[in-house]
Amino acid sequence: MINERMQKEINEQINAEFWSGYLYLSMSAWFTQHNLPGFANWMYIQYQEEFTHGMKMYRYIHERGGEVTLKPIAKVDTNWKDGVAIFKQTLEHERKVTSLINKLMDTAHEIRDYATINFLNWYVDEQVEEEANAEELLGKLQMIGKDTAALYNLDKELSARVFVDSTLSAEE
Ligand code: OFO
Repeated sequence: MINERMQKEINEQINAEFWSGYLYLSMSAWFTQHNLPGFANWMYIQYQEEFTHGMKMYRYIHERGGEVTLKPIAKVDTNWKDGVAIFKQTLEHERKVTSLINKLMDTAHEIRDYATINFLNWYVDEQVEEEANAEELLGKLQMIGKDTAALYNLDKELSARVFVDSTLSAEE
């Protein structure tokens, strides 16, 4: 049976993961509306990924005999100055999520919930990747500046990204 405090905090994180997905879906819409379908695709896949991050926690709470409590999803931004502003926010947001995962890990250590420590390790690794991806794309967009040909090529490159649910293989 999962500890009550741990359960409450993981439920809050489910909400944060779904909120992240909602934010990225909003960013995907912005890119579609600004004729950058590759970036829209990339953000749409981020949205799908965030949903799987939340669902992995949802399944875990049930596996430990606990209760999932879904909370309302707060509103997200819908407009940005440009792609650089979007990726600055993405990077900042992922850093915040990393700190939320670290806080969950602190609680798990404090109450000596070894199963949850093990479970959260997947998120610790995932956050390294999430921050690196956002940082890389922010750097590329800053380098591109006003070079529309380079932007077109990067957009084309990002249209090739496909969604893979990495939470499922990790649970086998
Ligand atoms: Fe769930 O990794 Fe981004 O927020």
